[in-house]
Formats: sequence, structure tokens, C-alpha cells
Amino acid sequence: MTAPSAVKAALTSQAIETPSWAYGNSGTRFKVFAQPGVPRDPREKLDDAAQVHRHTGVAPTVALHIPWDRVDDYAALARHADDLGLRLGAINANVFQDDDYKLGSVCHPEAAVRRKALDHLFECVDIMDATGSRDLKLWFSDGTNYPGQDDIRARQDRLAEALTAVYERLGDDQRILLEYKFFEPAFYTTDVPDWGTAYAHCLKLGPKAQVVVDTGHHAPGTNIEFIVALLLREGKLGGFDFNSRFYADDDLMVGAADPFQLFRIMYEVVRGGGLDPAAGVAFMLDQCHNIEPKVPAIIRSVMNVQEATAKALLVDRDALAAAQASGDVLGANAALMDAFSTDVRPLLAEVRADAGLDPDPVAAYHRSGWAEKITEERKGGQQAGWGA
Ligand code: LRH
Ligand code: MN
Ligand code: MN
Repeated sequence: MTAPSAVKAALTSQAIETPSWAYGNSGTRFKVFAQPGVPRDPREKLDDAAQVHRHTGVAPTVALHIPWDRVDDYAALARHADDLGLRLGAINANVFQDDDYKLGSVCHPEAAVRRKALDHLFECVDIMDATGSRDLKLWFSDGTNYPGQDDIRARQDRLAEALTAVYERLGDDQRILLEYKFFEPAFYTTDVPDWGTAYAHCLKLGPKAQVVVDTGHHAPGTNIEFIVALLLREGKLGGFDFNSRFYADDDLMVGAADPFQLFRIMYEVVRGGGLDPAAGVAFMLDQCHNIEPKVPAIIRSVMNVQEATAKALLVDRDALAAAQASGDVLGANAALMDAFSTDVRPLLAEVRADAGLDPDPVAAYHRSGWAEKITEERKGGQQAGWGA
């Protein structure tokens, strides 16, 4: 078993990135429920993110979504982050909310629309240059609704062309993280529907292109930990968009729907060396908090990732390997289940106390008065993005 000090050190070194859009008002296509105290601009989203980092100690970066977080001066926004003890993280491109993209963005049949989408992706790289962000996260809503609507193969060619152009524009320390999703908003074909498609494109592009696994983007029953193990083994796991799903892309709090799945994923991350910061795996949240208060929900989510990580670190790898080698099916399964069944909350409380934090981040947040302060000061909070 990993020594307790090594487990603690690994837990302290894990950084979890929170998404700017999780702090804004969100809902479904049926209704957005506005909440009191919601940020009115990107700076206020960072102010909230600073509270998450203050109480957890492991959420130092914030992902931006462009144009949802469009500002005149990105370097100034990065300085605001710095003043708060934060850094700006992945830049998420948005080529899915414009009338021109009805038939797609970089895969659109018309060259002029493809050009417009590509220009936005270049703009995102310019923003990365200003913010010092490493990762450009690309998710394309491109696809078709009806058989025959467009040529599946030509769309792959157009996608490859755009990705190559963006790849060539990247600086030495910048990466493309290509995200896949099996359906929605397209209902028949999706141009990047699965890890295999994302992997094939990233492989052709080169070492600065990696796959991002959004846990909500799989068909029910998909073995996500297998995908994680395989991508890590191939050096192509760029990161995660963590959330949880009951039915489709529900974007609920990570670890809420299926903590056992999250544990299995984190075990493969640990097993594959992905927890080492040098491996470059970005642990990001991609969630919406439609009915629950946002800041404490994000704190809870960060804690859920930490709990799954702690359990994964507690797996007795020697006992597991011995059981596997001897064909002891039950013993091997027990080695995993013992770790999963461990209550790691006291260990994480200790890790926090060692770092000078309150052992109970949610309680500390509630006591801090931040919720009352923002409710008093902020009127007319911004919508997270959809329909904004
Ligand atoms: C698409 C997605 C992608 C977007 C985000 C808002 O479903 O997961 O990561 O950028 O939602
Ligand atoms: Mn996502
Ligand atoms: Mn999603």
C-alpha cells in the first residue's frame, strides 16, 4: 500500500480547475432559474472561484469560455486572477451559438462559415497568449440530423483541415484538447462522437494534441475507465471535463450520480501515472448548478474528486497485483473494493488541516459570509452561456 505520507502528498499536488460558467445562472431549455448573488461579469466569476480555492486549497485555475467570458483586456483579467491567487486555465472555444452554425462550424459545407469558425479558434489562441493559458479546449457541435444530409467523409476532411491550421498556430507550450460527445445537438451523426475519432485526429496532429474525456458524454453503460486507461497508455489523455449524468449530458456534480465510476476512473489515472503533474492531465469540472447554490456545489464537487482520488491512492497495489497474477478473481476484486469502501474523509480533513485549511470546506464557506455579501452586492447576475 502507498505510504500515508505519499498519499497525502499526492492529494496535495492534485489541482482541480473550475469552469467560469458554473458560477453563472443556468438551467435547461425549459427554464433558467436565476439565483441571488450570481456574478455579473468574468471578474466576479473569478471572485467566486477564489472562494472555492480559499476553502479547498486545490482549485487554483479557472477555465474561460469565449465569448461567454469576452472582455476587452485579457491580460488585465489574468492580473485580476493573479491578485486573487488564481490563474486562468483552459480556453474553451464556442462555435455552436451562432445562426451561421446551423449546419456546422469547421465541418460546415460552406467555406465562408468554416473560415468564420476557424477565425474564432485563432482568436482563442490569441487569448491564450494574453492569459498564459496552456490549453485550447475544442468541442464541436457539428453533425447532421438526417441520413444523407451531408457527406460524412468530407466532413472529416474539413475537420482535419481546421484542426491542422489551429495546431500550426499553437505555441511550444500550448495544446489542443479535443473533446468528444456521442450525440447532441446533432441527432444522427456527430463529427467527433467518440474517443476513437478524437484520438485518430490527435494522433495525426502530433504531440500537442490530446483527447479530453467529458464524463457526461458517453452512452449509458460505457466503460469510461477503459478509455482512460487506453488514452493514458498512449500518452493521449489531455484531461477531463468532470460532471455526472443519470440520463444524457446532465452536467450534475461530479461523483453525485456514480461515485464508484469516479473511483474506477481515478484508479486508472493513478495506475497510469496520470496524477503526476508532469503527465499533464488537466482535471477540470464542466458542470451546471441549475437548482443548487453554486459556490458550495463547486466546493462539494472539488471534494468529490479528492475523495475518489484518495480512495484510488489507497488501493493496495501489491496485494492487487499478487491476486491478479495468481488468478485470484475474488481477492483482486476485494483489493479494489476495500479501497472504495474506505471512509477517506478523516484523511482529507487531515490533509486540509496540514495545509492550514478548515477540515470542512463547505461549513467554512457557509460561515465566511460570502453568500450574504454577494447576495447583497450583486443584482442581475449573468447567465452561464446557453441562450445568453
Ligand atoms: C458540451 C460541453 C463542452 C462545452 C461545455 C459548455 O456539451 O461539454 O465542453 O464547452 O459543454
Ligand atoms: Mn465538456
Ligand atoms: Mn457536455
